[in-house]
Amino acid sequence: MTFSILINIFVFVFFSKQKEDNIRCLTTLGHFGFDCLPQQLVNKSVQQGFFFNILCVGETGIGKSTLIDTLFNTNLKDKKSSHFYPNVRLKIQTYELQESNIQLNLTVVKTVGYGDQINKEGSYQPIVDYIDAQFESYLQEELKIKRSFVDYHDSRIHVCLYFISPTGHSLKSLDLLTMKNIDSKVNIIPLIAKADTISKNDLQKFKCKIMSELISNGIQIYQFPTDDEATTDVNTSMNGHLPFAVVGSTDEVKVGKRMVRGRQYPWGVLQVENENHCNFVKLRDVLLCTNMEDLKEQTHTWHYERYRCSKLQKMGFTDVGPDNQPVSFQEIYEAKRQDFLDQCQREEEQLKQKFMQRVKEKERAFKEAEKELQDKFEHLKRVQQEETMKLEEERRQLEEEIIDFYKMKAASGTLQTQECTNIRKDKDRKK
Ligand SMILES: Nc1nc2c(ncn2[C@@H]2O[C@H](COP(=O)(O)OP(=O)(O)OP(=O)(O)O)[C@@H](O)[C@H]2O)c(=O)[nH]1
Ligand SMILES: [Mg+2]
Repeated sequence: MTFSILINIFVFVFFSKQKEDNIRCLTTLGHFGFDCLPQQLVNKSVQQGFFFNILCVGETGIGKSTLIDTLFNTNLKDKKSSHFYPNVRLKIQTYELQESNIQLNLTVVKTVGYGDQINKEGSYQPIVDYIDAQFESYLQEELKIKRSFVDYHDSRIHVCLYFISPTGHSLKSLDLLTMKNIDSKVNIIPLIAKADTISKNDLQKFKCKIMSELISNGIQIYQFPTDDEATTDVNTSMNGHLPFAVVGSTDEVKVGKRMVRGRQYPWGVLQVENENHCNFVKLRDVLLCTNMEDLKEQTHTWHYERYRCSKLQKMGFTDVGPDNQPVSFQEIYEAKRQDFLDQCQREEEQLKQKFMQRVKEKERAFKEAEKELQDKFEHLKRVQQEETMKLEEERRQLEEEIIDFYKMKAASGTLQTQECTNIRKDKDRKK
């Protein structure tokens, strides 16, 4: 029994008693009690506005932009992408939408160039990186000393609309690979895109095939919660309709006397908002009317929590010590700090030893080089001395030869003079 009911009973008993005693009764002026608490939350949320972040993953031209336009009944003026990008990228757009007095800050992240490459192995990586980057930014904000969650733009992805090609056969390996890599990070709602291109019978078979492939590959998609009595029936039925077969169009087509949003074909009109034609209305209901808050909650309590936990564990934080006793953040921080200081000291020692060793090695190398130079110098000196001695010897020999030569010259001069004298004497005698 709530407090307000108790008060009402008390007021009723009090006034009945007064009436019996014929005393003047006072009636309450306004409503009181804490059953009006939710109204405060509503007013606050309306004032703040609502935030919703959608990730659209699907091949180029599969109908992502058209579906988002159809969902929000607006033209978000998104340009078509090229099929020739060398790798997958993400396009992030934010919009401020207004309906009555409710403001919705919508972020739409779409893949660009998805499925266009020959090698599609790494196509999921930019998507994973983007989701993680948003978690990381939220974690950094949480770890700040001065946190400002009031102004903080929470860009964590609340839902991933995965657009499946309406092949009618099975999921592509790219679909399985991507969903496998993101299913623990985001709420995936699989959609069969352009469902008007596939017959009703084939569509049912295709849905069953997709679900069985998802289960056999262990891919976890978003399950509409069935634990709340108010939404159990709706959500159980919604879970049975997954993957939703959707058709997008913002064109108005005339059906009878009414104008409806749909796609006109020579053989008839496909009405986007007709539940017999496709599951668009179901998707819109779960996204905007019944499950937006649950999607946000799941993002925070499951996906972000998983990221935060693994990140903190990687950084060495834990809730219990080796002896299974709870440890405080302070203790872990102190232990980490000590570890870090020890590590620094060890590294400093190692560096010092390395430096000394290098110095010794260099010294040894210099000494060896010096000795080599000295030996070379000595050798050259010896060679030079030998050369000098050799030259000295040659000079001495030459000088001797010159002396001998002059001696011989002088002797031959004397001989010549004697010869001339003798010849003259002979001539004189003959005369
Ligand atoms: N038959 C059919 N055609 C659709 C549907 N939704 C979109 N289209 C058409 O498909 C073409 C591409 O649609 P977009 O919404 O631009 O596709 P997209 O995935 O945003 O394309 P990119 O941003 O270029 O990757 C357009 O000509 C749309 O009219 C649908 O449900 N059924
Ligand atoms: Mg587009």
